[in-house]
Amino acid sequence: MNKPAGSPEEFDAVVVGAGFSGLYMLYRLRQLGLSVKAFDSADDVGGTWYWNRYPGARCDIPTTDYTYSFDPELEKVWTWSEKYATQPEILDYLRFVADRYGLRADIEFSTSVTSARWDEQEKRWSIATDRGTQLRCRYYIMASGCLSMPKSLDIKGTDRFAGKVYFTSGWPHEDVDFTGQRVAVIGTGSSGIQSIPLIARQASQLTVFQRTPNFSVPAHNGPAPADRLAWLARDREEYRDAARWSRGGMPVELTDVLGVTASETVARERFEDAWKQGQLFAILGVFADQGVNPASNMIVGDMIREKIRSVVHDPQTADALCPKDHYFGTKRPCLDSGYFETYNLPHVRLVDLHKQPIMSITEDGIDTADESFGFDAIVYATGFDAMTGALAAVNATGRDGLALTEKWAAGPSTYLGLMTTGFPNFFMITGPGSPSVLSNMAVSIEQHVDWVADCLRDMGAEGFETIEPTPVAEAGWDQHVRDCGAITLHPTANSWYMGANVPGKPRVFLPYIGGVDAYRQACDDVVAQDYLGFRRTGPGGERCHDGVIRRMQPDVSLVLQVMATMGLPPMETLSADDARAMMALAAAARPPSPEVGEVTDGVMPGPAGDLPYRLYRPATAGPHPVVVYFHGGGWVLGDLDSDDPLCRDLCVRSDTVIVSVNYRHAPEARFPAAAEDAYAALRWTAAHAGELGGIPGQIAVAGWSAGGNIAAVACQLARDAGGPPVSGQLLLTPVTDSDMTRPSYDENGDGYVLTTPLMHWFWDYYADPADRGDPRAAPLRGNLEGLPPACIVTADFDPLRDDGLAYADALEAAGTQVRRVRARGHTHTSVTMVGVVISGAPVRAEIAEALRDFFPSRTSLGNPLE
Ligand code: NA7
Repeated sequence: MNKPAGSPEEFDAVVVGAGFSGLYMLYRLRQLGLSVKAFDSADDVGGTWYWNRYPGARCDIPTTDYTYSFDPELEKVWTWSEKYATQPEILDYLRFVADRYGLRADIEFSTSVTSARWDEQEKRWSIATDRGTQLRCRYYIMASGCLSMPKSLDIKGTDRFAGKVYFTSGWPHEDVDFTGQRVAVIGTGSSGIQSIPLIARQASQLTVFQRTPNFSVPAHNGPAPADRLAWLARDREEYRDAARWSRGGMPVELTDVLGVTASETVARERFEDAWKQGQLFAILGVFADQGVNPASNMIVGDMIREKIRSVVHDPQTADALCPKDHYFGTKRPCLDSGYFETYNLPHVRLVDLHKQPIMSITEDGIDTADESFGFDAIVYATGFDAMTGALAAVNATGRDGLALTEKWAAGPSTYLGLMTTGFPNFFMITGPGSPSVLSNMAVSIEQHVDWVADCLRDMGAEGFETIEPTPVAEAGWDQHVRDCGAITLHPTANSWYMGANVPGKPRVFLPYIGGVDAYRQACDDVVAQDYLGFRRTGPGGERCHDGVIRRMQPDVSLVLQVMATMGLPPMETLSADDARAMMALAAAARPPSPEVGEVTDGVMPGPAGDLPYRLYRPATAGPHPVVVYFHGGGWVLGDLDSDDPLCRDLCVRSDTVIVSVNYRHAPEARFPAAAEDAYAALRWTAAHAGELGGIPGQIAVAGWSAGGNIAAVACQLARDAGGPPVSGQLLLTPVTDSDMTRPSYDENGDGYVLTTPLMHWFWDYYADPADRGDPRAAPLRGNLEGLPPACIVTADFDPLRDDGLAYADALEAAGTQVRRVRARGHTHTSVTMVGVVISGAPVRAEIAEALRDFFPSRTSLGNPLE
């Protein structure tokens, strides 16, 4: 490339890092015919595997999978020697790859990129290195790794120690011999757990300083698993494709066995089988719900603790080694070879820093609160500033002088973990907001690199020079990443996934936990929708199709996927009885519902015979306010069982007595039977509140869907008839009108359980067309003056969304106080799926708060179920 003398060298792309991701990025960019310069601070390729050469360092994903797949020929000429390769073997592999594809020619080693600045005028990045090199490039790509920036030492006196100091993250190249030495290891993450057994073989004394005990599982290392090798030999492409579309980047069979419902025998068998496999994804997948359900997680955690106690002879040491402060999997679990056994050796001692914290490193050892220890060598295995450390280390400045560190002061914000607004043409490989560290990195790296390379190819073909995500797309992705994390147990742990290991680092769940498969689909969908959420510019102008790629709650979308695979007939094609039978079958498969103080069934008189009801009483001391509840089901379906989990949940959360009433259904009893029953039930309950354990005069109504419809009608009838007084109306995704032309029917009328055809089916059963404008069928058309305060819940993916919103608007216009609760990312049914759709819980908490607020004399309980 020609350049005027003295001006910075120009490249199409600069890549930072020459590890797994940098090497493949370089390879792909070259294939596109772009000029590329890569930098690495090491004097050779390898990245993580260059630096982490401590004894025992190995990958924790089987080598059948922890390997490049982009070139079938490469897989023919390289054979891994064992199930989990050692660091030297992985480093050899990466050297082999670099040589095979002639990549070294474009890499400047022993050079760190120190700053990167976007020049908006020139549409170029200016890059500077610690060797004084200045260059310019169109595309700046950080392939700098997720665990490459060691955490700064946060222990007092570390510079005082006169003996040898080692860091697992920057181990010497020459052999280290601990023979005859008194050695301290600080840290019991993966690096500590892998190195401790080997250091113990040499040291005369080994003292391990443990702050947090970690879960670890025996790796059972040996030859690569035969079943995987056989599958690869049979159909390599099929295997690799299965990995690309798997949850974690490695084909594993997913279970639908739930820990909370599995028998002890099944639980034990599944656990022992996973234990034998010695694979992280196996032990993380004993139960489908162990990552989200504390009770299920505890089953696995307890069994691992049992294993630890069975290996470690000294009960006190065993107890100290048992993790108790975090759920299994919420901190990265380790794979080990003889870790716990090491503590049975007479010269190995565990120091529990929770009991005796380190006060200071001294000239000749370590002082804890209780003891002074003398050492010849200290090994720090204290971890990394994970996921963002290396990105922040390069002082990147985007448009208008915005520094990346400033933009990310409260935590990283990205679109797809690939790019960030304000930093055009800046790409991250396995950045925060992508599956990265939760997945098989090899697969995730290839996916990211391929996406970036294809994107640059497309830009070239279409004449674009810059690309940048829009604020809307980025905010949407950040929200989705948070939503995915929020339904898991991960945010409860002080892990490096949460940034909790680095003092002062913002606490946010950094990776995307929705799965490699879901993530790949999102990236592909973005491209298929003309790079949705990206703004691309070039000499010919700009193009931007703005939007959010994933708006639905992740567990809601999982439920929809599962339902789609069940091949259920559309309900509107069934008779009412068959539809009821299908509902009952679904109800029988639900997980256990929350416990309440007391549940009693009874009957109350209705206009045309007795109405069954079920009363839920909180465990707290009464009397309580009373809520008369009407179930959903389009006036046709539903009964006391169908909404039982929701009633229990509302009872516990709101500390009210819930009286769930089974009103008459269509087609047997058509309009206005249900509405009349609702009003009668309200009157009877109000008159008998005291006998039911309620507070007389403190009565609200509530209902979901068609139940919300008759709850709203009951309030209007009560007002017209002069009573009873109603403290509030909770309308959960209610039907408020028979007009089905509102936009939400168009947007959500197909594919989200409640469909437009199903609404037609319900209306046809319930009311003659001539009656559908009657306010007792369409309360929106009634007189809305003088009604009780309302809480109206609307869901984003609900055909009835605009029914609810219209009712909220109309009530407010009539002077009624309305609390609106938006069930973001939910469908018509998902908020009510207690114990199944976890993301519904915060919405129900808000609803319960609204219920409590109907009765101002009650004190707040917080969230008793959280
Ligand atoms: P980790 O997993 O972050 O482990 C670091 C360990 O060091 C962990 O046990 C820490 O305890 C401990 N630590 C950190 N700072 C201190 C201080 N100041 N005092 C005492 N102990 C401390 O890093 P690794 O290198 O082991 O593994 C990183 C990843 O590499 C691993 O997950 C695999 O994916 C591969 P804490 O838990 O913070 O209490």
